[in-house]
Amino acid sequence: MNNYYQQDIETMPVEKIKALQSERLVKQVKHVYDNVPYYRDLMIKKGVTPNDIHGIEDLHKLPFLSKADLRDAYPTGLLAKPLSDCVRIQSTSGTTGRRVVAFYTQHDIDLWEDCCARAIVAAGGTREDVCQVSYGYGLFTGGPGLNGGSHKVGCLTLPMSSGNTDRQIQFMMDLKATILCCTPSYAAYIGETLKEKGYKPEDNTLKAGIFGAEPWTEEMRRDIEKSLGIKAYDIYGLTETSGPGVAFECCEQSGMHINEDHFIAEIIDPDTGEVLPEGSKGELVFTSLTKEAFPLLRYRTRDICVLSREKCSCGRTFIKMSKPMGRSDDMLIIRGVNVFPSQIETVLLNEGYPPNYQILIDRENNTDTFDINVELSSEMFSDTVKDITNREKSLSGAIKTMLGINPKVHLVAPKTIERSEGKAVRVIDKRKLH
Ligand code: DLL
Repeated sequence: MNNYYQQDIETMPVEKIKALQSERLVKQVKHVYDNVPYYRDLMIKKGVTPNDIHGIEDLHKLPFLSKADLRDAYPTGLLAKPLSDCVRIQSTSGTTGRRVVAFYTQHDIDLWEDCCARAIVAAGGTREDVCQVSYGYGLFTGGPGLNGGSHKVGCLTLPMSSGNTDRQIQFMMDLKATILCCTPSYAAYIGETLKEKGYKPEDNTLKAGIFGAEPWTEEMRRDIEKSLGIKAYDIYGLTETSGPGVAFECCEQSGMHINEDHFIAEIIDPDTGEVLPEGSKGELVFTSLTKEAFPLLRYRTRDICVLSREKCSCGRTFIKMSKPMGRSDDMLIIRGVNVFPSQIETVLLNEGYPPNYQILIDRENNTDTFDINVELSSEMFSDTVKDITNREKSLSGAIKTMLGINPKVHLVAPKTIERSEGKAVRVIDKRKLH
């Protein structure tokens, strides 16, 4: 299945993509230098001017931007167009500090929706499809982005937003939804609720899901595919670079193609800022080439991943990024050991547990405590107390084998860990180390 939304661009020879990126970069740097005093000052401090940027080979000369810069420049300090040219903002949930606010011209929205349309078509979407968009609408980019992409493809769009799962299921069944867009944790929850209501995977008309906005493992993909009877595709993006659709999976389901006509991706060493060669694991940095209102150059995402330009059987030539393997700023260090929550999720799913868990970290007498509440499935819940104690021991052992440190596992009754309609809260770290 080789479906493209914009075939000429998506399958452009690599040399041509690079030439296009160079041409757009030169223009974009000038646009930013002329219109964003905040970034111009950073360039001046680094001793670089637009005259030094002749193409992508000069990208490394430009200064980085980080979330701290966005906060300093809040709310309009990175705008490159007058507010009167902007038609929309979107924003992050902003749990700490000030929120990130991104601005869009109509042209920015148009290109963003094209990126989301590419993702939907790559997942098999056509104008015959019914696309249920169950990402949050409003300030969050998920709902508006996929909604716009779905319109562009010509799907019948169900703008459900997240939440009210009974109503989601009713619309899904009554209107025969074929594509579901939401966070992977919400997809898993919808699958679980369908099962509870007595539906089998073949009872729904879904064929594909487009899931992203939070980390999820291959094991979780298999689980969701099984429970909903679909093919599950990953989609990546962040508010700062417009939202979902920066990168998307194709039929190979082995990494996400980055929309390179709109973004240049780099991998850097998060400690030194040094650009690393293709294939290295490091922090992903994006330069947006076509955005008018909020054009971030060399934005540090904090997402850790690997890029690969290996030939893809789908025919797309855009470079691929791996699933983010964690963040350079959310990696947990427990008793001196680096821990990614996704590693724990992998063990849970391998051991047959549902992916509903919460990691609790605290510090007592200068020693880290490491507890994991794990929900039992209803089949397991009938076990006796002795069985449960044995299960807890065995699961702790499996996690120790993965991480090298022993957690205290607490198996809890089905449905006792709070469900999320957006991003799941997986970690409660009470140590306040930062
Ligand atoms: O989550 C945009 C989005 C919406 C992407 C819908 C995909 C689908 P933010 O709220 O700004 O934007 O969060 C961005 O979420 O830096 C990653 O750490 C994480 N993230 C996004 N997509 C994925 C993914 C949206 N597919 C931050 N896998 C990013 C893992 C992801 N992490």
